[in-house]
Amino acid sequence: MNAEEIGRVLDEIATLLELKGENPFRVRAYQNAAQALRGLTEEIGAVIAEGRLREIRGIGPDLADRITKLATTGKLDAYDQLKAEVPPGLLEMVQLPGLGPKRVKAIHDALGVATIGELEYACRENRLAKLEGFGQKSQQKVLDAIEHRRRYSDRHLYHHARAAADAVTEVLGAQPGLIRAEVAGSLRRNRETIGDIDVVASADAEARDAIMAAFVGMPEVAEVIEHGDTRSRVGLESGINVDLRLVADRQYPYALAYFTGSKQHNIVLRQRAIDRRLRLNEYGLFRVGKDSAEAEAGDLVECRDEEELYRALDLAYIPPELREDMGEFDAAEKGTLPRLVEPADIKGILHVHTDASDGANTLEQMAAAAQAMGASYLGICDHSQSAAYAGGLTPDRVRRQWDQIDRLNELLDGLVVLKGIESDIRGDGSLDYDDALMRGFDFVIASIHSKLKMTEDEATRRILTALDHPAVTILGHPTGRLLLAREGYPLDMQAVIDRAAERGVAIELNASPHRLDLDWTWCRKARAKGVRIAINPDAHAVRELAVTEIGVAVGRKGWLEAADVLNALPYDEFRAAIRRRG
Ligand code: DGT
Ligand code: CA
Ligand code: CA
Ligand code: ZN
Repeated sequence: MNAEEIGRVLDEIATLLELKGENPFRVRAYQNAAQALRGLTEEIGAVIAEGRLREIRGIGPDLADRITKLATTGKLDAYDQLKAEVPPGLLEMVQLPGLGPKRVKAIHDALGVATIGELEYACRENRLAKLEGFGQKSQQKVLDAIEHRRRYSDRHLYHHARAAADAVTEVLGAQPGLIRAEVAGSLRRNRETIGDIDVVASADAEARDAIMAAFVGMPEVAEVIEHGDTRSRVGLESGINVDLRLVADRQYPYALAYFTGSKQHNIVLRQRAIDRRLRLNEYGLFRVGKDSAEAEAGDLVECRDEEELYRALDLAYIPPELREDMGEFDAAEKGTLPRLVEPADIKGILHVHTDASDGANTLEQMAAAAQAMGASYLGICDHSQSAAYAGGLTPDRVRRQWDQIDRLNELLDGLVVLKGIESDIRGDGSLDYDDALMRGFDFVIASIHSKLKMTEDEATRRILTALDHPAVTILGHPTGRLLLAREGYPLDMQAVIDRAAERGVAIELNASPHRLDLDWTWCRKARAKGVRIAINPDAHAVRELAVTEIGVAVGRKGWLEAADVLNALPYDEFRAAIRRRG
């Protein structure tokens, strides 16, 4: 290592020590040594060889020893050990403007936050603002910094991509000569994370240049990566790339189907075409002549839309969400495709926090918002007492909230507010209040929020124990994952589903775009076992109630019908479904 590289290691050691809360003099010693090395005008190797390291101001015997090790071997045990002791996410957090090691340590100690993704989530739950020495302003600053950083990442959360795509289709829709335009790709398939946005559009031939020019000239465009007649690609300010394909209108259904994907789905479609002596690509579906493998323009099987295209291949229309080659062809042949749940099917909103715990709005505000959305029931689920970092409710405060809810219900017309709780599942799988209090809730969501480092066995046992508790109605965000930020704890999900089925417990599809947990691939398996899914916004503010729609989008991807969704039940049936078990 040269002096500069060694300096960087010493600086990092200083940061790691500070994150551990070590003696500030030791921290300062490393920083000073790093500084001195950076000012060195000769080769570090020569200085060491001639034994002059300790002549440098601020470098004592200990540091001289360490610098020598780094210079000669490039390694230092003490450094490796420190790195092993401090979660790597903390070092990333230190990089955020406005957050030095001291503040990161304070956040880590108080909130248990160990990655940038968790930090963002804590901010969204308004937890940083409530921390001593922080407040609303610095929370916003941290959020802005995380947002800025995200621009350089290569996958994007669904809601960011959706918002960006809506802006693009709005611009396109306003262009003269445009005929049809739609989002394709993974976003149309409602994947929970998106690589890039794909848009397919059709237009009159003479309008295409102007449309392409408008696309690359959108105010959100930071960079034009490609500008062609039929295909352009831009990078948006938000860091998301967008592909636009512009075709003649007769090609539109084929192009839309092709660019919707998935690749695996397309491969099966193409094979079905071949089996019918047809050829399918992004330009059309062609009859293949006896002697010519090459299709001619005149041989097009005309399809005006995707429905006709699927019919031409002897299939019922497959909704884009299901196009993953995960059984949709079989169902489309047999006519057993699900009637997918829709936003309008949702009757109740469960899992809503108020300012009693870590929400930003009052009970009354959340109720008014739910009513405005047309909900017929609203489940209030603040945090339970173990979640002290989130203002979890003591038993006394629970009872006070119940009174408040009773009074509110007397005033409300058309909306019933239910007494729920998001009870922590403690380390041993027990719930967070005694059984007497537990009995008083209308329904209970049980979630894990702490001690996330578990083996699959431990996590599974902890959750199975919780599911056995007769008060539990819904298992909350079952894996604890934060998309693009934190893996969920490993879990035997089939065992969890089986137990939930046995106990009549529903599983949450947490609709927060950061979670979307239960994963869609498991929704179908839960449904197959008769386990109901609760599509819950986990809203910490009025504006977050809207994420329910994202949950519905992903639930559709998981083959859910309205009957599979707990909160799509009308109020009376919902009441019956959540009756306490014993
Ligand atoms: P992403 O962007 O990584 O979230 O995922 P997609 O599915 O949007 O993938 P993307 O943007 O690379 O391509 C959009 C669609 O275009 C893809 O879903 C299927 C189609 N496509 C792209 N390349 C190929 C290919 O090599 N073969 C086939 N069969 N289809 C392709
Ligand atoms: Ca894409
Ligand atoms: Ca693409
Ligand atoms: Zn939770």
